[in-house]
Amino acid sequence: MTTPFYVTTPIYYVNDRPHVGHAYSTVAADVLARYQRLRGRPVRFLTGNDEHGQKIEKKATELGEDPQAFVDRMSPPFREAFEQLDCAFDDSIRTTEPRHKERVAALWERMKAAGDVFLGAYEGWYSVADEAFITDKEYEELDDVTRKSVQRVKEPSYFFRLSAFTDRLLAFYEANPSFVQPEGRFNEVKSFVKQGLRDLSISRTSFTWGIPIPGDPEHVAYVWLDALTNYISALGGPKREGEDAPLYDTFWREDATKIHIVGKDILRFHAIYWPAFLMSAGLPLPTQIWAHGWLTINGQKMSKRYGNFIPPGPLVDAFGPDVVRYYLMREVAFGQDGDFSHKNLIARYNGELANGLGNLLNRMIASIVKKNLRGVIPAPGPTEEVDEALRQTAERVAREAAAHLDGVAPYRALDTIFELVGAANRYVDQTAPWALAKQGETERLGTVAYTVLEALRWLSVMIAPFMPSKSAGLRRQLGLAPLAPGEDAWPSGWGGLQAGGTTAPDKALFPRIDAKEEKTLLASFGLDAEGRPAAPEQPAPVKKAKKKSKEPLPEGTIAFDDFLKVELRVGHVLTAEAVPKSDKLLRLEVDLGEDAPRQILSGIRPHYDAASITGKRVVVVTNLAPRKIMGLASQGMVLAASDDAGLRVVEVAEGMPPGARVS
Ligand code: ME8
Repeated sequence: MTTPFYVTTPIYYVNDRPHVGHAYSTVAADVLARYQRLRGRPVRFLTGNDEHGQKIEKKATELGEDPQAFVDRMSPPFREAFEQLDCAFDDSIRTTEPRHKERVAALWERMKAAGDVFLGAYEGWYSVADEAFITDKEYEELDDVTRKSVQRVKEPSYFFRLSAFTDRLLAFYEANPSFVQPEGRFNEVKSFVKQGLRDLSISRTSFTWGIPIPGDPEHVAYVWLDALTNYISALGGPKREGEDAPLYDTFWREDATKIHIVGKDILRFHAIYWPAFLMSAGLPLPTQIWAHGWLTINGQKMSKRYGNFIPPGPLVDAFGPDVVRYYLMREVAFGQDGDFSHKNLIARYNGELANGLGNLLNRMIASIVKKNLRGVIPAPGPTEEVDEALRQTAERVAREAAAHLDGVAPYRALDTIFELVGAANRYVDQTAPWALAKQGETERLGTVAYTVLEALRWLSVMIAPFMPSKSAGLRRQLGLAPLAPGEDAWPSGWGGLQAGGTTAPDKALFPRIDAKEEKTLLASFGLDAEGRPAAPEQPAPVKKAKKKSKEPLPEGTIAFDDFLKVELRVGHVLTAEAVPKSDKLLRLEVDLGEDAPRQILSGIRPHYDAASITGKRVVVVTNLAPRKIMGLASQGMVLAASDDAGLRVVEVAEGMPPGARVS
């Protein structure tokens, strides 16, 4: 299998900072790239940034910055975050680079020459948040936060004759049954296409932050046409007549494996528009679009849009890159959604890495081999059934893990790899090498120790795509050099570990995080011992005055103690909806930093619609006795200021966490 392997991540918008969701896609792509490099295949791994379009222009304008200066500032943190996570990408493209712009123009010209581009006018909805043209029906289905960024647009526009590709796409899907993974998502794509496709607007005229269209610079390319082209522009394609582009010729040729890793939110663009553009331009199509699920926080998508994202930097600082990579790949079945939790990360670390793999290494190298074999790898003697069984497990695990990684199922591969960790630990318990040492059964001890050390060598290779530094650390302790890409290093022949080599016991590879450290770590992320957002510090109880003042309070005032009885906290409005049969009431779900959001009914509907209150940080009276209003329980009151002209809720600055005390 020496055909080239090309893997890409989405190119991320630079309207905000990178978060763990972006890290998830990029780490997944990196795991695949590292695995294929280990298999000796020529590999190219591309990531990058999407820097044009209305969303970016809007954000730059809001900040009073020139768009180019803004993207120049926002793009490096993505590369830095991925480097910090040890993602070894070969290239990171920015759509504002000349090398990209010229290829977008080249693709446009090819599609135009094929007769698939025509001038018209677009009238309809445009979602700036998704940079997508949407139908009335789709508009109805949007959540309130997204709907806020939807505009009605009417502008001259070039169109791509997508409608003409319906049958060709369906035939292509039929001929390539694993073009989209997971299968369930592919079925959704097919049903969508079967309904018939509408021509697609591919240029915009109501703003300028984009790539000018060849021959009509009043128009800029629709940002998705611009962005999707990155997958080939970074390789130097589409080539112009007689041009030499070795990367493109290697990695975008028909028989190269070309995989786009994307989140399920952007599958339609990749599985429908992108192949249609390429078909029109007469270029090879990608092999597979892998649409993974979402990392969620308490069930809600982690996203810039919902303001609930976790940046990867502090996690890497606290746990190191390998542990974060491991957790991301292990926690979420690739393709499904999964909740991110610091508490689970620590639990998996302790259970699987410290107690599992770390313990296996420790008990063997730092204990048995060091104490009884002078740190030297023994030659194995005759084997018994139990030794053969572990060897067979290793062989099966290596085969299956490879198949999972070839099939883009990194979490399954990890599951399988850790079967070997479990089996090897059980083998140590069963064969009790410490007892063999005590009884002077040197030959048997040699076989047992060798069997475990060889299993560890196999593990050092298999974990390498996921935890490259830990793999190197593990190999160092086994007296082995780190893995070098270029030849197929995936373990297959048992017995590769040389007897007579010297092990190098070192500090624990995965030191256990004890309860005290766990608490400190969680606290550093603003969480309590259960991993929930920590309740904000309570103000110190007011000491009772020794002698109660008999003096009456001035007219119209209340005692300070009475004021303190009112508990005011910062609430983040997560959702809002109109209460049926009421002109006044909105039903809000408000995050107050507690286990679950509270339902609060608020009479603000004459002044706010659901979309405009959602996402705000408001002040809530949290200790009012619950009341029932129109049959619905209200668990608090949102403070607002009003005068004759209207009513505005009291808002708190963005960074203030839900639950923070207001006093
Ligand atoms: O869509 N869980 O950029 P984007 C898992 N520029 N993955 C997540 C995630 C989450 N909660 N949130 C984001 C764009 N992602 C376009 C792409 S490609 C030609 C253009 C990941 O910054 C996931 O891969 O909004 C998702 O598809 C991508 O980030 C969206 O990043």
